[in-house]
Amino acid sequence: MTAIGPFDDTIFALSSGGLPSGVAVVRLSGPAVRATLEALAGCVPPARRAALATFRDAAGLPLDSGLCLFFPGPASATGEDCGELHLHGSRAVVAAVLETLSGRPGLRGAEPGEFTRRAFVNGKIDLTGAEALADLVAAETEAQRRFALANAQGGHRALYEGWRQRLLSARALIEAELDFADEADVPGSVSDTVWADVAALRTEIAGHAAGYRRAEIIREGYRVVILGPPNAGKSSLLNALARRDVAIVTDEPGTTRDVLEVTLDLDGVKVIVADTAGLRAAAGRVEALGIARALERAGTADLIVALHDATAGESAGLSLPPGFAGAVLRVANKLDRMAEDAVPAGTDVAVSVLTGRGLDALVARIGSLAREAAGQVGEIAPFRRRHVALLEEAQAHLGAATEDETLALELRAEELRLASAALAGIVGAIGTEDLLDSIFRDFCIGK
Ligand SMILES: Nc1nc2c(ncn2[C@@H]2O[C@H](COP(=O)(O)OP(=O)(O)OP(=O)(O)O)[C@@H](O)[C@H]2O)c(=O)[nH]1
Ligand SMILES: [Mg+2]
Repeated sequence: MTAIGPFDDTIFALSSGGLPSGVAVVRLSGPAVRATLEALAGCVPPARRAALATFRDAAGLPLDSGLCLFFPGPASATGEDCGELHLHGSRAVVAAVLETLSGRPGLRGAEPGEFTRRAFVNGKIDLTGAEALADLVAAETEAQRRFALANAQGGHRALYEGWRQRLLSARALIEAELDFADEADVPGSVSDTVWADVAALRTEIAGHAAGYRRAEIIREGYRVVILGPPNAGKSSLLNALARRDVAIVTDEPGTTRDVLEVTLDLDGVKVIVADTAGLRAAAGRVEALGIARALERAGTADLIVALHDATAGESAGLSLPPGFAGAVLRVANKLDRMAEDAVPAGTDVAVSVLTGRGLDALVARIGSLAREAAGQVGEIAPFRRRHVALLEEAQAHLGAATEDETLALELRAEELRLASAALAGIVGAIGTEDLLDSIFRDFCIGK
């Protein structure tokens, strides 16, 4: 694929989902769209207005009847002439229409993400916008949908462009100072204000980059690990949360060895809950391996649900993985075995997985912690490692520009230019083919 427009070939693809379906939408983009609609539908409909048409093959035989739309470039999704054929969603209809399209000169099936890639190349969206669209198409939870939509609306481009403008004016002031350095009557140095603003910008970038954790939680899920002694009821709890028998439950201590996980949608936030091997010192070889896995998994969790048997007293003794920085919820289980109204000391929530008592409250607590961690989902935040790497690069250059005041002014100005270039890379103002290939490869065909 080449990234340089305008393109002389016209691409087409089935853009709606799996077949059969009520309606199937075939999209086209490129210079031959007009001629193709003319040939297939017998006419080119007025711009952006649906027209009922009978689609015909090269021999003039009817293929299907449906709606035909024409979106003239550059005011189209890809910036080129675009067309849409709304067909009956059967495999035979779609196969026949695609076959007819591929028989036309200058037309070929689109590669994954190629419509979006053309939109990018033609300046309709920036790279973060394209990546956000991929996330929007893949969104499964409400938080993912809202976050992807917020990111798809050009906020990143505006933010980074604003930062680049600040760096540009800083460089202009430094250039001026360099030019007039020899003149004794230049009023006081401009540098002080410049460097103060550059330092402030560095802090702003760091704040923005910190939002990546939130993006990860929204996109990948809030990671919860159930940890506790053998027989506390960890696997029972996992099964109750999943509403199916995922894990084996027995009254034998040391039942679970591997880490088992289920994905839940709690109030629109993706939450991944993992059940682990019960923690105890006297364990056999296999169980000890399971315990090591449990602790490893818990070490990177966002939340540890520390579960213990209420009849066994307080959860004292549960040592958290070293350096654990997430949240902890202390949960007492087997309330049904306790005297009525007994509230186990040292716990946040008490439940009986057996009777279901307290489970709603536990789920609500986990859900609210997950929502809190996901933050305000309407805000934009960096949402790819690529973004964070470039933001870090920009921060490093700003650090180099500000920290060493003995550095030659020319070199400090150069660091500002490099920081600016890193920011430009995020939105794709500067990019390489390899990068574009890797980004658009992850799209589905027809997007
Ligand atoms: N009475 C009562 N028994 C429970 C409750 N929850 C779990 N159990 C029982 O406790 C025993 C252990 O449950 P599991 O879910 O296997 O416990 P675990 O923490 O996964 O145990 P390991 O995998 O060995 O670490 C089983 O016999 C369960 O039926 C509860 O709320 N009340
Ligand atoms: Mg278990």
